[in-house]
Amino acid sequence: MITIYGERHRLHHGRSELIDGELKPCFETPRRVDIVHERLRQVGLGEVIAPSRFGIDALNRVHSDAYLDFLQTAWQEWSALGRTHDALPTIWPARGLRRDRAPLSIDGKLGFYAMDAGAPITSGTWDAIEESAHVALTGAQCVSRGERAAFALCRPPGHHAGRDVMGGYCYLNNAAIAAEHWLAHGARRVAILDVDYHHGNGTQSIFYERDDVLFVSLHADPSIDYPYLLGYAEETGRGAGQGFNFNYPLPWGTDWSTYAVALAHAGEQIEQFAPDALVVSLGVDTFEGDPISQFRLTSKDYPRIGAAIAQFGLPTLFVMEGGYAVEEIGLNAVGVLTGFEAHTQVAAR
Ligand code: SP5
Ligand code: ZN
Repeated sequence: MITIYGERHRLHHGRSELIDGELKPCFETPRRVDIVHERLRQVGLGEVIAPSRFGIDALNRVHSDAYLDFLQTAWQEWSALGRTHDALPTIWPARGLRRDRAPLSIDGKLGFYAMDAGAPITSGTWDAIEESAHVALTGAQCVSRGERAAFALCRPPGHHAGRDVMGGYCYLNNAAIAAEHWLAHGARRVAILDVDYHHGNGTQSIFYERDDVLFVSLHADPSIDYPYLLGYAEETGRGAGQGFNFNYPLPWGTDWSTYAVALAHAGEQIEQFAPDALVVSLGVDTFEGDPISQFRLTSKDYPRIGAAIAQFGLPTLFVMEGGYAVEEIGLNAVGVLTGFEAHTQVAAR
């Protein structure tokens, strides 16, 4: 399987996130992708290529002009005030406040375009997130050009980011950007399967009223875990999108026996939709050793996820999302990919 990887992710290294009432070092670090990169070389997964460049129009299919403009200028506006720490919001457009009018000051804008204090902006953030989106776009392009599958080693991740909102370590929704790229280049229907521990609220919201993109997600029950405010089973789409969104909220302690059942249901939804291609939002924070998550998948379960995905028989783009047990992130993420490949080869014979 071909992998797309770029070095500019390093330019984004947030110092702190607000967790358990304390500003703590960010769990989402450059080392995460270093470990994945090292592992895929170790197992000889296949060629690793650098991302190509794409125009702003490729990002604009998902994100608003105003939001992209904010992301590009936020650090400059923040640092112009003499601030040297990460830019973080301190207010949000909650109930009763206006969400139709962007403020002018950077502190107002940070809140207006954020869902939480989990997406710090630093001097290199724009360069890193732009490249991360290009990594996904290059992967999508490889698949359109005939690769059975590709792995976009994206960092920062993307599935919490909505059309004009950042949060949960995410700024640009790489999976959504890849799906829209396919639709703009001839695909009629695209499915997105999100296996990150957290609900992909951004991806869901972007495609919620659409019948050309199916969103299916397995994640921790939002009544007990992040992102708390979206991801229930009753959310099945709206308008034309009714019946094209499926959530599988799962309890803390979920292990393979529970997970496999939900994954099989998700697979049925995908097969019924009969998409031209599949994006997998690949988070491995479902791992038993993850420091911020509460599922109990083990390293031997990840190849099983890959094998299940291979059974759909679809052109597939894997997009890296979460996973914070850094020492095992390579074993687990690449485990999904090798499980996929092993099963693909068997099926092809
Ligand atoms: C892409 C991705 O996986 N983003 C996840 C963002 C999660 N941020 C909030 C984490 C809250 C963790 N609460 C548990 C604290 C354990 N001490
Ligand atoms: Zn996650």
